[in-house]
This record gives sequence, structure tokens and C-alpha cells, in this order.
Amino acid sequence: MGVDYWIWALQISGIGTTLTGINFFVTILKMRTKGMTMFRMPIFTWTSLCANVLIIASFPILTATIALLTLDRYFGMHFFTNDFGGNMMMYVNLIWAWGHPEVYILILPAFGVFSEVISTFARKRLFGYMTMVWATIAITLLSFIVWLHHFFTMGAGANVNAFFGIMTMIIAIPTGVKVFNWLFTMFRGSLELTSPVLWTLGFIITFTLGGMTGVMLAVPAANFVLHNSLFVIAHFHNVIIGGVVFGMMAGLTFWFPKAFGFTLSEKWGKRSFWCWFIGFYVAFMPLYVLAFFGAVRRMQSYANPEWQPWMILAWVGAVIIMMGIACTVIQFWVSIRDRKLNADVTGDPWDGRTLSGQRLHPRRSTTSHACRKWGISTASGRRRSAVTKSWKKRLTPIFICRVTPWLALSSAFLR
Ligand code: HEM
Ligand SMILES: [Cu+2]
Repeated sequence: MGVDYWIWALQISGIGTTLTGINFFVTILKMRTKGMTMFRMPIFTWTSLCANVLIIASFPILTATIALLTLDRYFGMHFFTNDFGGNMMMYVNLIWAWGHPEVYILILPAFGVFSEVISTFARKRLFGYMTMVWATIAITLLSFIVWLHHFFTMGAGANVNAFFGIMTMIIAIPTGVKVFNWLFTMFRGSLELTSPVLWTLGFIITFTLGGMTGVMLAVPAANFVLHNSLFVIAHFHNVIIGGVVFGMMAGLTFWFPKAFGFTLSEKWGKRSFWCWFIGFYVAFMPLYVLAFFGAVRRMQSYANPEWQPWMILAWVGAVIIMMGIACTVIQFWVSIRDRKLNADVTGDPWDGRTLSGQRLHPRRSTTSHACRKWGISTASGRRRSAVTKSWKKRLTPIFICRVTPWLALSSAFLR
């Protein structure tokens, strides 16, 4: 057990992720419906496509690195030791060559969720669709040439550090483009403050802050002070909670009715949001302060009384976040309990008139075809009448259940 277990578990899940990445990539490229050109795809599909490109390109690095680590541990080889020609820093290097693209694998789909949410509830088209797509593509490419910012202190030299510092800062530009597009989509729209929108607004504020602390870390000279301090911990929770967690929560609330046929309780959803939002700031802002007092990461204990009040404050924040998690559990409990009351019969619970809103829920279409054919059957909803009838003739069934990894892999090369 221990490290060996970690190696095998990560190796297997890494390979699984690669195969899933290929599956999504091929599905999006080859199995779109008639008329669905690349630049008509919903923005969430675009960000998913780019995230899966990142998976396909970066996960093999993880697989190879862990394979080398396995050889080191099992056969006494020396890839990552400092004897016999090996190099410990090579391990850190390879891990981050995979690891930095990985953080964008996390955030890109969340960016897509926010774009869908914001345009649905502002009742407007997404501002700057094309710039959004190109910003996503730019982030995808750039995320491969910044990994050294995780170990500026290695001592690669001023020129190498400068290159990676500047490249890292450049990523903030397409990210900024996205933030402005979201703001302009909201501008003069009639924004409805549903829980997916609250998660999105919380994201815009929190993620922007996290991006800015990231740019601070990307200054090599500053990084020598901040590296391995609680500043880094505050930074990545800032972007992962404020970006990825909020994004998953927004997407979950937004698409839950689509998947299960009933809406989630808005009351408990909003309570969960406020706990997470406030809890996040109370828990993680003190970490920025503590870093400037000299607190480092991975401490087991500390003996500095100056840190104590901030540590306690951070703990209070963690408790508030726990309450947010509890709210989500309660949200599921009451929503499932009252599912008949919350049933959505229209297929478009948010009145979004989006592509997916035009279809019935998979669960509500005739059951035998539920999985294969995304409900174009018993149409009696409000808005589905004319439009859907004309579509009905043109649509072909989508097969989504039977794509095995091997099929997906081979379809990438065939045809
Ligand atoms: C403008 C955007 C960003 C910039 C400029 C940036 C910059 C940086 C830098 C320079 C570091 C290294 C700090 C150090 O160890 O000394 C770092 C760490 C980290 N970043 Fe970011 N970052 C950005 C966005 C993100 C996003 C979107 C995520 C994830 C969703 C993320 C996740 C992380 C993580 C997990 C670490 C910590 C790694 C560790 O354990 O050492 N960052 N970031
Ligand atoms: Cu990074």
C-alpha cells in the first residue's frame, strides 16, 4: 500500500482519463448533427473540446512519468534520483508539464458553464462568441508553455525564468477577454438572480482576484519570496474554489432538471452559495496575510502567537464552507423528496430557449429510446411545437451509450 497504491491508482485513472478525452474529442468532431458547424457549437461544447485536447496531449506525460517512477521503485532504476545519471528535478519538471495543462482542464469546462448560464439568464446572446472561442483556443495552446512557473526557484537561470514568467502573464489576456465578454453579456440584460447566476457572479469576482494573485506569483523575483508559502495555497484555492467548484455548482443546478426531470430547490441552492461565497473569503483571505507573516505550506504545527487569530479566522471560514456543503446535501434531500412538485414538464425549466431546452428530458421521452434518442417524441410542451416539428424530420438519433474507448480510438483514424 502507500506509495505503490498511489502509483497504480493514478496510473489507471490517468489512462481512463486519456481514453475519455479521446472519446469526447472524437464525438465532438465526428458526430455532430447536420448543420452543426464548428462555429455554431454551443460555447460549452467548445470549452469541453479544448479541455479534451488538453487531456489527450498532457495525460500521456503523466502516464510516462508514473511508468518511470514505477521502474525506479520496483527495479531500482535511477530516473529520478540524483545518482547514476538521474535527476530529481526531472520528476518535478514532468509532473508540471502535465500539471499545468491539468489546471486548465479543470477550468475550461467551467468557463463554458458560466457562458451558458450568463446568456440564458441575461436573456441575451453571448457577447463576443467568436472571441470567446479564440480565447479558449489561445488558453489551450498557451497552457503548454508556462509549466516552469511552478519551480522558478529551481535555478534554471534568469532568461528561462523570464520567458516562463512572461508567457504566464500572457495567459491573463485571453482570460481577461472572457471576463469582459461575460460582463458585456450582462450589460443591459435583465439578469435574473437565480442560483446558477449567483454562482456565476461569485465566480467573476473571486476568479478575477485569484487570477491576479497568479500574475503576482508569475513574477520570478516575487516568486522567490512567495513560493511554498501560504500565498500559493490561497491562490490556488482562489481559482479552484472560485472557478471550478462554483462552475460545477452552477452547471449542476442549471442542467439537473434536464437530466432528471425536476428542478432543485432554489432556496437551499442560494443558501449554499452564500455559505460558500462568504466562507471562501473568511477562510482564504487570512492565508494571504499569513503568508506575509512568513507562514509556509505543509506545516504540521506552529509556535507563532501572531498567526493564531488569522488561523482561527480561517478555521471559522472552513466551518462556514462546511455549512455550504450541508446546504447542498439538504438541497438534494428536499428536492428529491418533493420531486413531483418540482417536476418540469416543459423541457426548458429556465425558459432559456437554448438548443438543449428544445428537447424533452431523456427520462421523459419514451423509455425504450431514452438513452439513444434524446426525446423528440411525445412533444406537448409550450415552446416545442412548431420548431421541434420541423426538426423532428431532420434529426437523426444520436448514439451516446455504445461508444467504447476502442471504437472512439479507431474512429479517430478511420473514415
Ligand atoms: C491568470 C491565471 C493564472 C496565473 C498567472 C497563475 C500563476 C501561478 C503560478 C506562478 C503558480 C506557482 C506558484 C508557486 O508555486 O510558487 C501557480 C500555482 C498554482 N496554480 Fe495558478 N495561475 C493562474 C490560474 C490558475 C488556475 C485557473 C488554476 C486552476 C484552476 C490554477 C491552479 C494552480 C495550482 C493548483 C497551483 C499550485 C501548485 C502547487 O501545489 O504548488 N492557477 N499559479
Ligand atoms: Cu501553473
